[in-house]
Amino acid sequence: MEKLIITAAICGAEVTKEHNPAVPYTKEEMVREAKSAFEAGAAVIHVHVRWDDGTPTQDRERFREILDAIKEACPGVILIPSTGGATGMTPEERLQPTELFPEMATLDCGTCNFSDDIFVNDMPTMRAFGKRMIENGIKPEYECFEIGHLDTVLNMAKKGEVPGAPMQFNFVLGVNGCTPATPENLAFLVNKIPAGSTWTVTGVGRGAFPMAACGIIMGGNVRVGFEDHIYLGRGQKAQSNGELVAKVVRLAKELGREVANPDEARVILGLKK
Ligand code: KMH
Ligand code: ZN
Repeated sequence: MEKLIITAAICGAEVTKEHNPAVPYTKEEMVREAKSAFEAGAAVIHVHVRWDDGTPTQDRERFREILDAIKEACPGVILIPSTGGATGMTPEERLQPTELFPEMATLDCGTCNFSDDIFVNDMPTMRAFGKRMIENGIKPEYECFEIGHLDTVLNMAKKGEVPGAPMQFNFVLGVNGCTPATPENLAFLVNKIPAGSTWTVTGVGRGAFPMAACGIIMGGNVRVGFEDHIYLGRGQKAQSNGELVAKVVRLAKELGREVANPDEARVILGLKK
């Protein structure tokens, strides 16, 4: 089995300091959280940004400032800025971080319920995002919240509407209103991806560490972080993203899987030979 790539989704767009006071908003807080995750063993940081008051934004210059600061604090780390942003944002707003030519960015693969909201990713939106990523040489991380999302993006890849092989998928399971975080659902998805692809699993809420364990033993990769869950254990709020990553590192060690550093992760993801 390849080494395990751990992604830390340190901030997200929905979770707030009311849920967990360690959720980062400011540049300094973002750097603190990225560094804690990186030092604990994360090779990848998935980045959303906020204004200092916690409001989610896709502002290009805010992304530039925060991506640069994280790069400086975490040498070599792979950054995956979000093009999902928050529900209700326009496609144009969401696309701004792609203007910075990151090596990777998320590409959300379909519309879905998202708790009480609707996360809109219709076909014209996805085609525009795919085109931008092809033009700007960005490798997408294909975010699939629903089983149909995978089928959609595989068809788009066949038509050349999004970047093709080797594709990297992130199966985000357990969002309220979407596919539940179960081993059966994960196995169904993993069995459908083309040979040579890579995949990550993200378990939202209480599914976080059970899904991490599945990812480790099934040969996939794992995402954890405040975007997806805020607890280290039952009733125990994590004090940093680093604590969540450290728990995955411990699980991997117990289960006999080595953890990849950013350079090794780049090779596994096909970013580098
Ligand atoms: N905040 C969610 C509505 C992504 O980063 O691409 C979407 C999301 C996906 O977080
Ligand atoms: Zn995200």
